[in-house]
Parts: sequence; C-alpha cells; structure tokens
Amino acid sequence: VESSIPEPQRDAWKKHSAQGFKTKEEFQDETVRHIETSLARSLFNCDELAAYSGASLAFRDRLIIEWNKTQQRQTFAGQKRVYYFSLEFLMGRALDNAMLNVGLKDVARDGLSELGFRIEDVISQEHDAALGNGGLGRLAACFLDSMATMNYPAWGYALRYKYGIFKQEIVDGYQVEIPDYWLDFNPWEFPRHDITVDIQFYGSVNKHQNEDGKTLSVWEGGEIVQAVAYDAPIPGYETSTTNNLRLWSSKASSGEFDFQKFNAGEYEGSVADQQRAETISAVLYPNDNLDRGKELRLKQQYFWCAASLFDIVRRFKKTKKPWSAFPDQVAIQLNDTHPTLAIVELQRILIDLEGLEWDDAWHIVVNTFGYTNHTVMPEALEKWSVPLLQHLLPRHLLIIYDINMKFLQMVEKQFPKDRDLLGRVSIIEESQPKMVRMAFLATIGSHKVNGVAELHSDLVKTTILKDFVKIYGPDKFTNVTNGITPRRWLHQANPRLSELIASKVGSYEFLKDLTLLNKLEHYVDDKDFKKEWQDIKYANKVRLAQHIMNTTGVKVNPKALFDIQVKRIHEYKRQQLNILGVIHRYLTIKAMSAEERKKLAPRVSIFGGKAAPGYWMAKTIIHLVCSVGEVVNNDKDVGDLLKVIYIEDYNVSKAEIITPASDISEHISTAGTEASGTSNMKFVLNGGLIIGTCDGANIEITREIGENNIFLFGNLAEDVEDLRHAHTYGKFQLDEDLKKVFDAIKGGLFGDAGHFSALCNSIVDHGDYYLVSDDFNSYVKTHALVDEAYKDQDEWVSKCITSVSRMGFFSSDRCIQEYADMIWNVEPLPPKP
Ligand code: BZD
Repeated sequence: VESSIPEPQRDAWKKHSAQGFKTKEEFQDETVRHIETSLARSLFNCDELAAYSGASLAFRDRLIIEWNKTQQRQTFAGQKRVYYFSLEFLMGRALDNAMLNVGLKDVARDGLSELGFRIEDVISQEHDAALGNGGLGRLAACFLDSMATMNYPAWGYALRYKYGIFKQEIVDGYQVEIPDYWLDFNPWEFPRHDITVDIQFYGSVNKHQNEDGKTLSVWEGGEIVQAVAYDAPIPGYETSTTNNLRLWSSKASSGEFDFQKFNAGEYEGSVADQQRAETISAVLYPNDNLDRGKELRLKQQYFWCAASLFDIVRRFKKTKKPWSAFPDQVAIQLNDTHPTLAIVELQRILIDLEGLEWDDAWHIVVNTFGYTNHTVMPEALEKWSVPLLQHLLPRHLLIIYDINMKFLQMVEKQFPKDRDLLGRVSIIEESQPKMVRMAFLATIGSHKVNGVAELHSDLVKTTILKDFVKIYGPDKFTNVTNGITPRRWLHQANPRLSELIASKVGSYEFLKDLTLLNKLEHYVDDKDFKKEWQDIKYANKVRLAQHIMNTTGVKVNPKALFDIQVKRIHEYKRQQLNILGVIHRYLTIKAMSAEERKKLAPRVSIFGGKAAPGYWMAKTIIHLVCSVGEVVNNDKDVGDLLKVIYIEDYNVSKAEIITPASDISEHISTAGTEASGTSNMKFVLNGGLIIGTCDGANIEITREIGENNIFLFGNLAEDVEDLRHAHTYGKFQLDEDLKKVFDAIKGGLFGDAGHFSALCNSIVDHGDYYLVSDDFNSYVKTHALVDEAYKDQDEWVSKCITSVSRMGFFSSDRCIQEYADMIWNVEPLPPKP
C-alpha cells in the first residue's frame, strides 16, 4: 500500500500511462526505438535478429500493459484463480503467437516489410523456449494458451532453467547432445528482482514450546537459497486477458554468508556457494517417463514448490480472508507427481507457521489440489528414498509420516480385516531403503485425480490406484482427455489450410470453437475445395522436403507418401517397430520385379525425436534408423520408391513445419503404454491420416472420426499381460517376416551388426516386452492397406476432410472447460467490453 501513488497525482500518472501500439506507424515507432535504444543498434547495423528483437520488445511492451490490467482486474474481482504447477512448459516460439493473439500480425507484416524485412524471416530468428521434454510439457503450454483465451484467471509456475532440453545433432548416425543455452537474449521474460523468496534446505527439526504451552516442531539450520521471479506474459487469442507464467531462478541468498567469507578472505568460497545455489535451476532433466531419483532433481522440486506456494499464500493473505476460504480462492493443479511436495509444504505452512490444527489444515490442502497422472508404467512412477528426504527436508518427511499414519488409520477403520491392503496403499514402501511413493501421496492429498485419455484413466483406476478407488469411491477419479490449441497447431502451423477452412465455414470462429469444423463435412465431395486442399498439402510437403534437403542433403520427392513418426524415442513408443517395418519394405522392394515396382506408391519414411542421453536402447534405435537411411537412400536401384530420413533436433518449431506435411503419421505404442499422445491430434487436425494401435487417445480419435478414416492394428491392452506371460513361459514365436529382417541386420546389411545386437536380442531373446513381434504381421499388413488407399487420391482426400471436420473435441479449450467445471470450480473473468 505504501508504494501506491497518492490520489492527487494519479491523474497525471494516468495521462502518461503507456498504451502500446495499435497502428502500423506506432508499431514501427516502437520497433525502431527498441532497436536503436534497447539494443543500441542503427539503420546501418540491423540484421534479421535485431529486427526480431526490436519487434519482440514492441510486442512485449504491449503484452505487459495488458498483463498489468489483467492482474489488477483479477485482484479486484477477488475470484478464484488457477495455478498450474508444471516442471515443464514447452512453449516454442512466442513472437508469432503474440502477433496472432493480439490480432496485429498484418500490421506487423506490413510494418516490417516497409522497414525492409520479411515477417517469416523475422519470426524464424527466434530460439524455441524448450523448457520441456515432450507431451507433458507441451500440454502445459497448450493449457496456458487455452486458459488465457477463455479468460480464466490462471498462472503457470515453473523453473527458469538456464539450459532447456539439449539440442540434438546427428553425427555419423549417432545422437550427440549440445547444451541449449536459450537465455542469451530472451525478450519475452520480465525479471522481477523485487520478488524473491528464501528457500530452506537440510537442517534439523526441534521441538519448542510456544507461549500457550503448545509444542511446536521447528525446522532450523541448514542453508538458504534465494528464488527470484521471472515473468512471461501469456496472451489469450482475441481477448485482452494476459495471464502469467512465473519462472523461478535460483541464486545464493544475499547478505549473510558471502560478506563474512569475503571479509575472512574466502572470496573463492563465496563464489562457489553462489554457483552451488545457481545449480538448482541450471538444467532441465532430459528424461521422460523414467524416474532416476537424483538429489538435485528433488531440490528442484522443493525449491519450485516452496517458492510458488509462498507467492500464492502471500497473495491470499492480502485478501484478509480466513484460512477456510483458501480453497475458494486457490486451485492448484499438479502436472504429474513432480510437484507433490507442494501438498506437504502447504500443510507445513498451515500447521507450523500459521498455527492451524492438523485436521483444519488438511481439509484446506485436499480441497486445494488436483492431481493429473500421465503414466502407469512402473519405471516412470516417482519414488524418493526416505534417507534422502530425511537429509534434505527433515520436517517434510515427518509430515509425510503423519499424513500416512492418519490415512492408514482411516483405511484400517474402513477395512479392519485387510492387513495386506495397508501395506499396499501405504505412502511408504517397505523396501531397502524405504521409499516414498509420490503418486500415492498426490492421490491422498488431492480432491480429484485425473488421467489424460479414457483408456488411460481406466487403467489408472484398475492398476496403480485400484485400492484407492475402493477406499475413496469412484468419484474422486476422473478423465480429462487431452487436447491441443488450434491457434498454434492449425492457424500458425498451417495458415493456408486455416484460411481455406475459414472461407468455407464462414469465419475464423472455429479457432475459438473447434466444433464448428463440422461444417466442413458438406464439402467432402466439392471438387474445387478438394483440389485446393490437395494443393495446400502438397505445398506443405514441398516446404518439408526443402527443410530435409537443407539439413540432410537428401532429396525427397514431395509426390511420395510422407510417413512420419516424430516424438521422444522410447521402446514403448516403438520406433523400432517402424524401422523394422521399413527394412521389411526395403527387402520386399529389392525382391520385386520392375512391373510390381511400378504399382508401388513411393514412400518417404521420416523419423525425428530425442533420446534421453542415458537411454542406450533409444540411442541404438536412432543409429539403426540412420544406418538404414544411409543404405536405402544411396541405393539407386530403389530410387524414389523408398527414402529414410532422420530429422535432427525435433522441437516445437520443427513440429510446426513437419505436422502439416504428413500423409500418414505413426502412433504405434504397445497397447496400454501411451497415456494419451497429443501429436496424433495435431496430425489429424492438419489433414493427415494416422496408423496407430488401440492406445491412448487414438481410441477416442477413432470414435470421433470413424473407423474407416484411421488405420488401426495390433493387440489390445487387455491382452498384453497374457502375451507377456506367454513369452516368459517359453511360448515365444518370432514372426517369420521379422526373422528375415533380423537376418538382414545380422548379415551386416546396415553396417556392423554388433551395434544392433542388444536391440535385436531384446525382441528375440529377452521376452519382447513391447510385443514388437506379436504386432509385426498386422503392422506390415496395415501398411499395405495404406499403400492401397493412397492410390485412390480422391477417396484419400475425402477421408482427410471428414477427419478434420470431426476433430472439434480435441481442442485444449474443451479440456480446460472440463478442468474448470469438474476439478477447479473456477469462473472466467472476461475483460469489460
Ligand atoms: O504426457 C506424456 C505421455 O507419455 C503422453 O502419452 C501424454 O499425451 C502426455 C500429456 O498428457 N508424458 C510425458 O511427456 N512425460 C514426461 O515428459 C516426463 C518428464 C519427466 C518425468 C516423467 C515424465
């Protein structure tokens, strides 16, 4: 309050309030001013990067002005806000999105052009904000876009990693990781050096008595690291609502120790402390769907949760409302178990610092949190060792024990005779060392638990959280099928298709209500429309072919069928099935007569995606793809009939080029392993068909678009367990065609067979856990159906149009609506007209 401008001076202030540009001239004024002053460049020294920076600063100013207004409006309205806690936000580029969302892209295009720049070149200067691994991080980014667009008062909270996901280079057919230092020049963030939080680690817990004679647990000693806030404005589409993504950066706590050490002549020691503190937010862990239990990762989690909660509690206290109102003001969504410590931290704040009784505090906690599960695979479920927690967060461990005790007492009362049950649902796993099961803690500490596609949510209820359904009843568990933002994944990535759609459905309204796409279905037989549709797909393929030429030197024919699988490399996602299928195709072509070859549709098999640096098998898969490409692409006898491409460094901005260019894309995980998948939705929305297993959201996509419009194959989730059992007990039979493929690899057709032996053996000798052999035959047959179908282009295009027209359900706007209604209980707050 003391920092407010006094009443009499406010008019003067308001008169000078920044407004942000609206016209082309104002945009040019701002851009040139930023280039000349913020960047200290000139007319004689302005390259595309400087133009990008100037334009971005002009847009950032505009966003910050709206951001300020939005935050004031939300504070005055005093209604509930959503806080999305995610260790990852895979935002990609911001400028194009900002231009589109504030409705000034045409202004910027004209303005830049007069200043001597092409808007596309300027946009492509931007370095992706790659603070995420894959689907989970990109989902968080789509949700931010939808929440702002739908005017929900919502913040994202994350870490400001100095290094995002590594950049991938392919050197001699192997993945090499390069650090991604993305902060060199980042015009989109706004440092808030005045917003800091001290975060405590280590130390011990001691009992003290307060004045009323009550015994309190006090967490003392240890070390303090400071969290500094950096804000990134999140503009909604066609609304002035501008939400906030707050990223915390770590540094050594100011004051105390460094000066002491400095005086004592320990300058180097104080610098070392500084560096140690900065390590916390230094790097994004590059593993997806694997839990490695590293201490620094736990430190990251607590640092981020504690800073974010402090911030939220500080904001809540300003309202002067009673603690019981906290869940009416605050909804926190946990994106996977990574932020589960927030549950414990809020309980600690309430009982240790604010003096609430345990039960009152716990009631508030549970009603505040919702937990989203993204996997049921055992190796991905987070567990932390008790000794590590004891060392790093001694008070939190005690609170976890108390949460567990009260929970188990409740279960014991409800199921008095079921001893095994207590062991099964205990937060503490009685292993050596003991482990804290984070998914259980998140479930117990939240009022709703959701999976991310129907099949996945069912699996959550019947496998990992089965006992909890029995304890809490089914209503605590729900499904919110994932979605994607049509702004980025249709309009930005595929502007021509978006324009064509708009011309038919009457306006761009479908970008805010994706179900309006259903009007397209009237045009499935419209010749001119179909021709334009095909032309756009072709142009998108030409653009990708150009990218492939520029980056790999391989020439691909844009008339060929583009078959794409881009996503993180993982055995469960089965890129190995794809490349083994490609080898089978190659062998088949080699054995064909010239006559037979004429009937075959030329193919380009395109792969892309990063492997976790320590995931040897995934790296072997990349190496196999590259080695096959090396042989096939240089085989003159095969020519255009088959090309195999590895696109380096797959990321969000590459996805925007790749997705619109697919004829068919592959979503072929072993049934029951891919929680949802979201690129499947992006590909279909861009007029590509998909080949997939009955897994994740593929099932709902099929239901929506119709089973004639998708190529499904493979075993069902319900049969996977039996098949694995059969493998283990000696009934494993290697598929005949697959055997020929392995023989070719073993014969050295793709270089030193030794490189691939572990990969082959995992299938042949070690139980084929991901059922590659079981699904191989139906996979190959389904590809033959794809070949056949592609020959009838007219029918193919009809399938694509029908599919797009039925994709309305998969907008992330629909997801956010469901979260808001079923889980958060929040209302939108639209700006005043
Ligand atoms: O989340 C993914 C799932 O594998 C997809 O099926 C699903 O569509 C998306 C969105 O719900 N999970 C991840 O991407 N997980 C991770 O990236 C991850 C990262 C760190 C630790 C554990 C998992």
